[in-house]
Amino acid sequence: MATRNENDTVLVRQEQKLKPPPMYQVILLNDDYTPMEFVVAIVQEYFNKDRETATQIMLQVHRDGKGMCGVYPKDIASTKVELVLTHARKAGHPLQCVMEEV
Ligand code: TYC
Repeated sequence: MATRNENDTVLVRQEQKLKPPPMYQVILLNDDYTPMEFVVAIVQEYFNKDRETATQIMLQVHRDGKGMCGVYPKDIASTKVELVLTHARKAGHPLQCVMEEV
């Protein structure tokens, strides 16, 4: 909508451009070496899941090749990926964790 101010300048209202921030899924990938129990502990610790839910996610990754642990804003998703990878490498496991825009 266009209006005029006190100097007779035409003012054009900007469309509302703010979009909600993009969200990112944090995904665990399967491999043949990381112990199941280690993956369950990771999902509980970094994604705040109870043991039952963490076990279901781990089994889905084991069965289907990947599984979703949670959806977060970009910086939080990125931090979780880094924390999981650092923890896995320190423990000597090849576990892979990635993020994907929803
Ligand atoms: N496939 C692994 C095994 O049989 C278990 C596993 C599950 C590994 C989930 C990674 O993200 C993963 N020990």
